[in-house]
Amino acid sequence: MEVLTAAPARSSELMELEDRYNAHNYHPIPVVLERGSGVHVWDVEGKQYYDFLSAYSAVNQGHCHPRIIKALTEQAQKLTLTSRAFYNNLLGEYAQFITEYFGYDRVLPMNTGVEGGETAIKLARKWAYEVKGIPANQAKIIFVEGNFWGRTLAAISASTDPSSFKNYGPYMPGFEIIPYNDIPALEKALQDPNVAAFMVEPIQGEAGVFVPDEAYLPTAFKLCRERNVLFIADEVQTGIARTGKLLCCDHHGFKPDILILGKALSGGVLPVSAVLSSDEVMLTIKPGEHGSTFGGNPLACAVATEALKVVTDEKLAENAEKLGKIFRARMVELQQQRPDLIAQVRGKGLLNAVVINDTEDSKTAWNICLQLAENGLLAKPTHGNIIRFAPPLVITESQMDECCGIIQKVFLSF
Ligand code: IF1
Repeated sequence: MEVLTAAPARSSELMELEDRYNAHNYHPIPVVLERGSGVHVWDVEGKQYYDFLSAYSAVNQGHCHPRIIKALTEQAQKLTLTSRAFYNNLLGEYAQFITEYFGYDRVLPMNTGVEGGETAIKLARKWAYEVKGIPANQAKIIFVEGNFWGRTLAAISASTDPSSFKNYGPYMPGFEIIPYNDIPALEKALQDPNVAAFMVEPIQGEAGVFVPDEAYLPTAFKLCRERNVLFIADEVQTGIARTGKLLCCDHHGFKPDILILGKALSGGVLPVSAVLSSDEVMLTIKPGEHGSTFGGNPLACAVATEALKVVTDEKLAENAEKLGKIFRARMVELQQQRPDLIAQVRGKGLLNAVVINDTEDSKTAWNICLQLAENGLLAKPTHGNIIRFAPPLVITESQMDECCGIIQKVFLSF
């Protein structure tokens, strides 16, 4: 376990407890957080940080947004969960609200992002057999190298990252993996008449904020349409205004056949995910053929409705677009000052990454993040040498200016 230079007593005590009693399935930056509000979090010693990870884009609306917390606490006094064995008074109105908000016929409410991915794949397979007419158990789903959509056995069966799939076999059949950002590879894969769907993140988050060529997504969508293959967009991380539009696909002017949302759908307050699609796809699942204890619970409906209203009312997509441009410009300036440290700056809206000019197994990115934490800004490397910077979308221009100053100070003195 790693500690910041002489971690304070309380932080050390709590890190040691977690180290002793918790599974070691993460390697956190050694900071123990106790409170969050807006773009800030505070550790147990009361030190304030800017949060530039946003819980992996789950707190786009900022930590503990007052309106979302109010929706949570008010509903929590009334009714939290009925299960879908009975109706509840909020699901119908929520389903109408979210389908109109994103422009789809229907929603299937789930909890985590990976459950959204599983649901999308089940829908695609059901549609393949019952609408497209693919022979039983022959449906193929195409994924791209570097994809990440969660940690279930199906999700890791699609992964090309050994840290996700190693020693978890045997794997889910019917999954095919092609290179990302490669139209000829997709054209070739779509020759197979048994392809049900193509599932892709519009920007690959975990892989390291890989932004594909401008033409890639719309061309891929067109090819899927021509081959009667469903285009599934995993917008769990890129959605909810993160990339400067409500959905990342909105930059490219098409609507995915199946849309997966999660994370900031609830403003980071509790796990809420959703799969949106057409009647033709959605109604292939009949009563009793899919579900979840908490899916569509009234607490989630109340929270997600308010979380989406905040996105619109506070113009978070516009803010992400504007401040993302400022951030990348400042990082490119920094790259020119320290080309030895920074190999590339990339991203869209407020989903950005700085690629450190070092090998993936180097400690440079990690040590830079430790220095950033010492200077009051939290970020964490993904895949070794890539530092993802993704603040809450409520960040102001003056806060962004201050944060770029912190990042420049750390890089220039590194
Ligand atoms: C971890 C990563 C980010 C996601 C996309 C689906 C899911 C995720 C595009 C599943 C989840 C989380 C999972 C979390 C860390 C974080 C992460 F580094 F792992 F990959 F954000 F980049 N689609 N991503 O990014 O959603 O089931 O977790 O609610 O597992 O370490 P979930």
